[in-house]
Amino acid sequence: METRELVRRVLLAQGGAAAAALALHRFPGLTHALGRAFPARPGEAVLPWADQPAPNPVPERVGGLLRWEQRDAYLTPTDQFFTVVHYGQPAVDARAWRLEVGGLVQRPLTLTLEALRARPRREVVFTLECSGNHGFPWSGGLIGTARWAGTPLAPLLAEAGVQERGSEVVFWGADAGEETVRDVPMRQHFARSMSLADATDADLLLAYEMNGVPLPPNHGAPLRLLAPGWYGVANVKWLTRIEVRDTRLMNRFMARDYVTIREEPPAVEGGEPVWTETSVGRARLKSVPAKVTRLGGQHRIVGAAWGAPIAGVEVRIDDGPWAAAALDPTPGEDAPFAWRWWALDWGAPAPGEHTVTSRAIDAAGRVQPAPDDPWLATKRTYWESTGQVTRRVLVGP
Ligand SMILES: Nc1nc2c(c(=O)[nH]1)N[C@H]1C(S)=C(S)[C@@H](COP(=O)(O)O)O[C@H]1N2
Ligand SMILES: [Mo]
Repeated sequence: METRELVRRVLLAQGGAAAAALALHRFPGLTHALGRAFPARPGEAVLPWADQPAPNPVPERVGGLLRWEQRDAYLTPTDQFFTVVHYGQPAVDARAWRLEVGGLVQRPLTLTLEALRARPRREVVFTLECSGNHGFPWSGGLIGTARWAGTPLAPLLAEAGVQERGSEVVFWGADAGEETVRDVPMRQHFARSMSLADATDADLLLAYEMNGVPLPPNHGAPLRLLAPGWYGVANVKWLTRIEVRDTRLMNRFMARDYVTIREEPPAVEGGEPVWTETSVGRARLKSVPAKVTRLGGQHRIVGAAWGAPIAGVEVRIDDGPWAAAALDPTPGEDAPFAWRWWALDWGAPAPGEHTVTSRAIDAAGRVQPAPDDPWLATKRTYWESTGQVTRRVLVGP
C-alpha cells in the first residue's frame, strides 16, 4: 500500500485527530499547539513489551525515563521529561544570576535574564536525547521532545566581537563537583565546548522557556544552551558563562567521558587495529518501536524516529521483510530537529511471541545501522548506541 494512502487511513481511523493533523499540515509554523501523533484510540489496549527495561541503577543522576508504551501527546510533558545531572542540581538565585560572555572577545558582556528576554525570541521543537540512551539495558528512555524558547546565540557572540584568535566557545554550568585526576582532587564546573563555527550556527538558542513555561530548575533554570541537532550533553544547563578560547576544552565532559572509542580493523592486512576517539557531538539517526496496540482484534505498531530529518521508517516483524511505516505529519516540514511518529498496521498476527524491529531512513538516504554493522560493532564505549532496536511482544489469541 502506498504510504500516502496508509497515512490517510491512519488519520481516518483517528477520527477527530485527522482534522487536527491535516490542519497542522496546512499551518506548519511552530506557533500552533502541537497535536497528538498517533494518539491512543478509544478502546484500544497496549500490549506490554515482553522485554521491560532493567531498573535505573543511578537514580541520583538520571530520572524520569520515558515510558514508551505510555507516550501519547506529541510533546513530552515537562514533569515527565527525563533529567541527567552529573553534579546534582545547583541552587541558582535567579535575581542575582548573570550571564557573562568573555574570554577572547573585544567587548565582554554581562547580561541579566531580563536583558536576554528582551532580545529577539525564537522557538524550536527539539528532541533531546542523551547520548547514553540505549547504551544499557535500563537506559532506553533518556529522550524527550519539548518546544523550547530563547534568544539566538550567534548575534550575542557577534556583539561581543570574537577576537581573531578565538576558535573555541566554552559553555559553563553553575553546577560543580570533585574530579580526581592522578590522585589530585579538583573542584570543577560542568562545561562543554564547541568550535566557533558550530557555536555561531543560527539554530543555537540561549533557552529560558520549555513547553511555554519558564525553564524548570531541573532542566537548567534560568538559562541553558539549546543546541538543536546535538546530543543532550551539549545542551549545558544552569549556564553562567560563555567563554571564547583558542584551545580545545579538555575537561571530563569533552575528553574523558562522552568520548566514543572505536577499534577499527587494520587499514592493511596484518596491520594493527586503528583506534579512534571522538567527543560525542551531533545527534545521529535513530528510531524505536514504542508500542503495539490492539483494537477490535487489529494490531498496530507505533514508534518514533529522530536524530536527522526523517524520510521514512521501515519495520520488520520476526525475520520477515522490511515494510514501510506511515509517518505522522506532526510537527510539519519545518521542524527538522523533532521526532517523527510512525505507525504500521499489523492486522491479526498469529498468537505467540514476536519481535518488532524498526529502522529509520534520513533525507540523505542513510539507514539506521543494524547492531552488527561495523560502525557499531567496532565501538567499545556505550555512548551513541544508535543501532536498530528490537522489542519482543506477546500477542494473545
Ligand atoms: N550544567 C549541566 N548541564 C547538563 C548536564 C549536567 O549534568 N550539568 N547534563 C547533560 C546531559 S548528559 C544531558 S543528556 C542533558 C539532559 O538535559 P535534561 O536534564 O534537561 O533532560 O543535559 C546536559 N546538560
Ligand atoms: Mo547525556
